[in-house]
Amino acid sequence: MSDFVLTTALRNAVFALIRDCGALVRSAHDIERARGAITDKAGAANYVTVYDVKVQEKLIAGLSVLFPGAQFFAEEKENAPGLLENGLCFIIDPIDGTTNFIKAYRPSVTSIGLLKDGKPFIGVVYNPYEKVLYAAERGKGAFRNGTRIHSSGEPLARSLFSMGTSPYYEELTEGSFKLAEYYLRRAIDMRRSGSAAWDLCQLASGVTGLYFELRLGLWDFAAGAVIAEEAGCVITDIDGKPLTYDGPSSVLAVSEGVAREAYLPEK
Ligand code: LIP
Repeated sequence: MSDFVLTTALRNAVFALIRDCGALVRSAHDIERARGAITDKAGAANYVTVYDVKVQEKLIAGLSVLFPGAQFFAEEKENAPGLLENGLCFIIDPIDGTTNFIKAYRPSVTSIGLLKDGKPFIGVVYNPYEKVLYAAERGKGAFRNGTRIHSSGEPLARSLFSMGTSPYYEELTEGSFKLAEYYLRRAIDMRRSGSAAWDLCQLASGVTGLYFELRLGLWDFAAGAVIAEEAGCVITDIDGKPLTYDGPSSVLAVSEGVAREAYLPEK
């Protein structure tokens, strides 16, 4: 499958599909009061809504037509082993920031990553409330609504950083806040958006200089990681090891400017 080429027509069709899904997300109101709209999942404060499922179904149906034979690894379905390694596999988070979505706290975004023979190839993230689309293809740069973006050249001491609290994993709370304190003493201030995909896009466009989260599903970071790397960021796991796109992971991502420093937390 390594000879697969993403044509302009295919890319624009993916953009049109994710924007369509955005209209569905925007159409939702009062989710918390809608009977039966929310279901609890495993882990603390981990939810799925009927909209997560609808958007996921719409994406898989649309992408199956555009990319015959592609596999799908998605947050709101059972994912069989062996989907990720060969050929084209889409990594889908229909609503990243589901708790934000339920509480009408912005942002919530839709995230589509594409692996080609197990390697990250494409990332598309759409914020339907701000109508902002981030996209990147390996080796071709990163774009925000069609304009090329680059990460910040500033050092950490002149940067904001963002973090994710890994709220589904209570055993990670203490470690998350210890690390937040570590970076807060070295950066301007901290931000928490509630969406890993959005945090990685903010890093890619130079708004922040560093983002970390101690545990994420592959669907939370697959697309944002390609966008961030194509914007000049360095992204690893929390120990500085290369990310493996084969399942959940910690994420530590920094801008070009911060990458010039010794930013890994001292052990
Ligand atoms: C969310 C992530 C966020 C993290 C949340 C959750 P979801 O993804 O984007 O960074 O802190 O715990 O994992 O579950 O809304 O798709």
